[in-house]
Amino acid sequence: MNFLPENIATYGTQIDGLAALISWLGLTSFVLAEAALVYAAFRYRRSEKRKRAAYIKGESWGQAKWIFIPLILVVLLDIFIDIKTTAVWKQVKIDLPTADMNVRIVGQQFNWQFTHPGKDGKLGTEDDVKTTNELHVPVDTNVVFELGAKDVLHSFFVPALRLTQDAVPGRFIHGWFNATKPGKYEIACGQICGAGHTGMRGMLIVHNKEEFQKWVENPVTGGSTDPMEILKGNGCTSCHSVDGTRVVGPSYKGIWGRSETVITDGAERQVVVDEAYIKKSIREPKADTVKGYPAGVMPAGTLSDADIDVLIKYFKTLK
Ligand code: HEC
Ligand SMILES: [Cu+2]
Repeated sequence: MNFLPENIATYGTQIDGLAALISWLGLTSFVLAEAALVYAAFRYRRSEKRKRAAYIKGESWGQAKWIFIPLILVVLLDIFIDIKTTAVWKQVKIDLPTADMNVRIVGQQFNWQFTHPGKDGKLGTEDDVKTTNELHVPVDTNVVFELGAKDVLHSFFVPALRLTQDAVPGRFIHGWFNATKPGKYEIACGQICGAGHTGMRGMLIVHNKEEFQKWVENPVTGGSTDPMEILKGNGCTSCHSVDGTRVVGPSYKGIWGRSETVITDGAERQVVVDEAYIKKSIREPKADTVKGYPAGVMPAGTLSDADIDVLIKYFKTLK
């Protein structure tokens, strides 16, 4: 089944096996049922000998068996599928392995927030490493995650891991995966969650073990000099365009040096967009709200100074 995306999960082959099993059973039943239908339509078509359709009440077994035998077959297939899937479900979703590493994942409109354990290997301590839209894990490691949502339903979807799990506000759901191959793999949101849903994408970065240790010692994220990569990688593009279109927030086009009205602590004031204002808008988005745009919608960013400098340089060119 090479039309599926690459599989890098230890449990991926079992899940693909179930998908194949169900597809083949469904396809076979479909072909048989359609063939029977076409045959009957042809065999019992209107002709010189048969000008009126027979009126059948389905009262005798000879007639009713055409309903009950297929019904029993479908139920038996269903039970067969249930037995096959329950074993995989138990292994993938119920029995969590001992964690070699714990991470916390929180979905919010419209990005993914990840908390990694940091150098001490423990979550919930001072040295935790927080990132936006970038999940870093070592290869061949049982990663147990706790998944939550800040605002509405989201769904953590990593096709290469054959992993989809809904994220529900008000609770943390535990799950796990073990990635078998270093590389970069796409993370998406699998639940329509608002205007910026399609931009709610992230990257799973699977390191080999030494490389991961280096990353933990010095957790750089992004580090890109490409402004669009920074904007996309941090989910900014789901709310801000660069061509003047209004999405959720104001467009970046013409932002540099623009004079605009913002609301600070309920009072309107004029500002001219400069470096300090942009930095503050990204780090403390709740401090000022641009007039005419919804307040409290923009999540606080975790962009580094270097990333913000790249962005400012780029904003200056968006006349
Ligand atoms: C969920 C939608 C959303 C996301 C994601 C988002 N923003 Fe915003 N942003 C807004 C809204 C709405 C405003 C206007 C209201 C306000 O000022 O809070 C805004 C305002 C801004 C402003 C001030 C614009 C002006 O004209 O004064 C800047 C700069 C900005 N965002 C940068 C960013 C960057 C950089 C990112 C990515 C790290 C980002 N935003 C992600 C919604 C978002
Ligand atoms: Cu979402």
